[in-house]
Amino acid sequence: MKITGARVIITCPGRNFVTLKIETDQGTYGIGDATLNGRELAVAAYLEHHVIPNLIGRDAHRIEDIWQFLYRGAYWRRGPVTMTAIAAVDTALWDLKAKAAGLPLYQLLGGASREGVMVYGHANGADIDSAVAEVGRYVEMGYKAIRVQAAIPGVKGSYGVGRGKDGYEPAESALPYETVWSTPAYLDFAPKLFDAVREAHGPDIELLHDVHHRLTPIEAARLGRALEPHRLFWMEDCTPAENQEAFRLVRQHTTTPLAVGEIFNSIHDCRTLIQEQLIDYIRATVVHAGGITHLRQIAALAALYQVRTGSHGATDLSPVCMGAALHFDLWVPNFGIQEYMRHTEATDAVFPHAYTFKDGYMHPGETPGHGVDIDEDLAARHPYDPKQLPVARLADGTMWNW
Ligand code: CS2
Ligand code: MG
Repeated sequence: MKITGARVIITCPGRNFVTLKIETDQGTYGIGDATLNGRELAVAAYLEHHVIPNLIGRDAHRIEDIWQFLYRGAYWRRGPVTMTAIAAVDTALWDLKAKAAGLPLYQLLGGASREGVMVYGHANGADIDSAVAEVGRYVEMGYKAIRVQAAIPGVKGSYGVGRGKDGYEPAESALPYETVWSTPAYLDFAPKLFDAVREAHGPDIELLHDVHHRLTPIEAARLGRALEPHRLFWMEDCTPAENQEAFRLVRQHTTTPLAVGEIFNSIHDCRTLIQEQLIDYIRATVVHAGGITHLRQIAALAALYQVRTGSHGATDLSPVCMGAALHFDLWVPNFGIQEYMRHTEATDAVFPHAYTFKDGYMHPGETPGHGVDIDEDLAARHPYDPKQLPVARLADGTMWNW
């Protein structure tokens, strides 16, 4: 099965997505998500100039060899742009191989390890009461696990709080808009938010929370301890993780489960975290951590240390990533949970897919491949619209972590 062509499709049905389409001499094609929120054109250029010319003529079945060629052959290894480009190729090749086999992708990975993939949705609110009400809406929709975020009083542009019915889309402006962060206000507020949610919805629903890299290790330890009575499913990105050892301090002080890794792009970003069991869930994804091929290696290492998967699934990861992720999630033995921020109807129309949601669980479907396609005519009607993620500063103007 020879690769005869490959191209990058950029579309913006309400937000930007980058998709790689690889075509073969069998008249078949596979697609992979190449979206890196706020850096879409960097990945598109990497693919067009440095990857696609190297794909033409290769055997599409040689997924591992192509992965090794693109990784080792880059010389400048790793990084979000390179690994997202490699991931797009990898996902498209797995899609092609599964289509050639006439099987849903999960069957090629080792078959189903569970009946369905437990997912969590995003409940957020402009204040505690609206966040509590939104949790109730997600419970009504059948979710068994719900992430809870709310605007922090006095904090402009609090993370995770959506505007309108389409949920939260942070990349809203061509240049980053500046938000203000206050750790004291947040540390005072977050426990009150979960007091109210547990009071209203009881002890059984699984609750998650995303700190979004905002705290120092000791502050994260303090928050983790304060939230222990609420038995969170996880506290995510509690402190920046470039320094993996920083999690030793957090781990010493709290039993609140820890999740990290949505911005990781290789196994080396999380090796210490996993080997020292400093975390409970690894959030790396198909689209940003080198595709199915590399994510399997991360999951295998994690399994040795009883760390489970909890892949990122925000709306800035396309339905192509979601489809591939669900096949991975259905198979992976040490599965934890899958994030599922529903895409808009406009996005779903551009990316028809086989995956389904029911009673808090998802299934990738039985379509050969990963079960997601792209409607190129519709995609062409939504031109790229330059957007970047916000930044955060402290009240005194110090740059902080958004
Ligand atoms: C968030 C993301 O879903 C999450 O856990 O951290 O929404 C993140 O803010 C975006 O993916 C950034 O593009
Ligand atoms: Mg997150």
